[in-house]
Amino acid sequence: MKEFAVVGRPNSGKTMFTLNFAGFLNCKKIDITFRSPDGLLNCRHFAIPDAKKELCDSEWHKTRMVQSTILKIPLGKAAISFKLTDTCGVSEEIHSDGAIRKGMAQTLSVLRGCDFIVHIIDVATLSEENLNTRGIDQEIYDYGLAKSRYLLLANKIDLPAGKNNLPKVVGGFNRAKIIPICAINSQGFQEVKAYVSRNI
Ligand SMILES: Nc1nc2c(ncn2[C@@H]2O[C@H](COP(=O)(O)OP(=O)(O)OP(=O)(O)O)[C@@H](O)[C@H]2O)c(=O)[nH]1
Ligand SMILES: [Mg+2]
Repeated sequence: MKEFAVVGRPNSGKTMFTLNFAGFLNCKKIDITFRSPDGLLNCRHFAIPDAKKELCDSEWHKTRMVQSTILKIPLGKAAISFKLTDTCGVSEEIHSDGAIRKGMAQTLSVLRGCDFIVHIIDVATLSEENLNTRGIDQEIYDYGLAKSRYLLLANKIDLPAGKNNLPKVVGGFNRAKIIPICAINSQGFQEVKAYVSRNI
């Protein structure tokens, strides 16, 4: 089964995307397997609204370990399963909290081992500095292009700053397939679904 890893900076909308994309694929309830950096597994069953309430937050680093779910996507008359893996947000600096450092290291390991990278950028908070200096987003982008299994989701286009910044992101990451999305209202998800179907 192919594994699609959802990666990006903290607070970019990775968990919101993962859960609402599951809902978009008609899941009412999902099983999420939490895998700690030490390898401990814990599986929990959620209704999607409850999962969003518990696992999404405006506070950074809500997600600190791998959270995977198996989803199905219709392909012709069949339905193909794939694993969608949400991860701890990554950034340039060495975080002072050891649990977050371990979570980020786990994300890098998932990035290396997965079949496909879904990179989420919060276009509403992207600064000129983010765009003009080499940072974590450019590192993920270069790695993803080299792996040639890479999709960039430009998230939060519902916000005015997101709309304004979108052309800059499209220009700055112009070698990638970019889909503008709003993870909270599932805007752009039809195109994401089509892209995932082609690469499953
Ligand atoms: N306006 C807007 N807010 C969004 C969107 N997607 C996510 N958010 C909000 O952004 C915040 C972070 O969302 P999460 O999905 O928890 O982000 P994350 O990338 O998983 O964050 P960490 O787990 O902390 O790395 C939450 O308050 C969400 O409601 C969007 O498309 N538009
Ligand atoms: Mg999260």
